[in-house]
Amino acid sequence: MPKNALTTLPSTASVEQVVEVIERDGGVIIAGFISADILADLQAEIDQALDTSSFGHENYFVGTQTRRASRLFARCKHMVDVVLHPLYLGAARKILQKPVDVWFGQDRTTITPQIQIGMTQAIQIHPGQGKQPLHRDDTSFLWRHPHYGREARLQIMVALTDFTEANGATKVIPGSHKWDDERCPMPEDTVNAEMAVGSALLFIGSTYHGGGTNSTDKPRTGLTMGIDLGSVRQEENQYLSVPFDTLKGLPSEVQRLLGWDAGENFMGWVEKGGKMMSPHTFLESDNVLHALGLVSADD
Ligand SMILES: O=C(O)CCC(=O)C(=O)O
Ligand SMILES: [Fe+2]
Repeated sequence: MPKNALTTLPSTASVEQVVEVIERDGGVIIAGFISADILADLQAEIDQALDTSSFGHENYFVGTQTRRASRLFARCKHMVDVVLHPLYLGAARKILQKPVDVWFGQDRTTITPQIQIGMTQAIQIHPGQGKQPLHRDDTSFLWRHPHYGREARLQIMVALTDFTEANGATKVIPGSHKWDDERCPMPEDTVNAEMAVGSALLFIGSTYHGGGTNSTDKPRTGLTMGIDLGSVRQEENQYLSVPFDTLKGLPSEVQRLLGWDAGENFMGWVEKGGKMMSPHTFLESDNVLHALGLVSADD
């Protein structure tokens, strides 16, 4: 194993083991994350979504030899299996849902934040694509480091082809989640998240990483998603990305994770009749817009 390589755990590992490695190294690989019976279906769904995308418009970050497709909960039924995977969702809950104690007058109250899906994207790096700048995904939230020990995101990168150094496996700097904001990430600090198709890399928003160079003659395909703290804005607008009809057919937990929820820290409520309510309440009605009074019953 190369020096500072990422740890690989089997899919039989416990949530506690996964969290322990992520908190130590900033990331972990789970071998055989996607079960064999859904892998081919998931690959087909993602290929179909990618087929509607052209190459990126610039070569600094998104890549002119890279295709990206998002809105994945609208397009791929197996996204539900990825987000509800006990090791991903379980680790996200443990890492992100750290409670805080606050005062309401003289009452000491404990608040546990909710979590939500912040973005989804299939990323297909084609031959000839050079490497991406090393970055932290929590840059979107302007997160500063260290941040009182609180993380804002647990990202996943599912390998839908093998990930090798040669085909552009994600480059990661183990331990960089503990760096402050002055330290510059250098290529020589990185290791390659090499993994077999169906495996997944889990890493937190403060870990430096970036897509690698594809010097082979075949594309490298990955499926990424962020589960975020409920107190930051969703990077990809899930309300506009998932049609109501699709949303209403999803499991209740996934609807809540897509942002249709309001938590103990009051984020995301909608008022009806003077009451601040969870938006999830309205998803149970036949027509959400009618239930909210946004359109008249005749529309
Ligand atoms: O494609 C990859 O391996 C990483 C992509 C990435 O980190 C990003 O686009 O934010
Ligand atoms: Fe990234």
